[in-house]
Amino acid sequence: MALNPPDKAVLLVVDVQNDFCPGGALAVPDGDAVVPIVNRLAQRFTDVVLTQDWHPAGHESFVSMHDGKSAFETIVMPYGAQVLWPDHCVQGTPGAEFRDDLAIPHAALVIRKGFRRAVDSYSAFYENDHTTPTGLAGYLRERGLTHVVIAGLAFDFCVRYSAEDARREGFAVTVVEDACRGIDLDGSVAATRASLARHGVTVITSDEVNA
Ligand code: VGL
Ligand code: ZN
Repeated sequence: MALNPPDKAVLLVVDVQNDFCPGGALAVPDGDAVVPIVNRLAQRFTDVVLTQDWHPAGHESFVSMHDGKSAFETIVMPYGAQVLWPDHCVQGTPGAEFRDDLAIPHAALVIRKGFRRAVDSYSAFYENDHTTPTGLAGYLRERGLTHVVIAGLAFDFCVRYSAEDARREGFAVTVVEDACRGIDLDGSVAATRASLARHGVTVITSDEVNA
């Protein structure tokens, strides 16, 4: 990983929660495989931020709120296209908890997202309306953190949109691909690789990290 000397890196661990792992409500295939990789990766970083998908019951992204629709269908919301998901990561439920085996006690901040009923939030930086910030960019700037290294779930949704927004906010961005797993809806993993490249996001494997 090319880290320019003045750069200060932060590891952003995206949504390593029970509902995104096998047995969970929105299980990402092989999602639990990222846990040991992320744990190892985190030991190389002084600065770590976690994100936690955190929806109220009855969130508008939940298929249960839309009669006659099926999970993984796309609908148009006031803020644009929205995939309808199985109900997942409901605030205060076991599915919304971090994996028990996620071991990053030195993580300094948890950014919760998707907590407004009418707007989803894939990105750790902005809600899906692309205008409501989470506060993460300001936190990183104030802390002097300039390079965002991203791992977690899901590669083709929350990791992708976090990485692209981080670039828009002017950060150097690296995605550690073996520390991610994807949902892969209609080729979304391949589309993500192409889009990350277009946005100037570097994609590496965890053995290339020497933060
Ligand atoms: C995610 C779909 C819905 C993710 C979160 O973490 O990638 N995907 N909510
Ligand atoms: Zn969600």
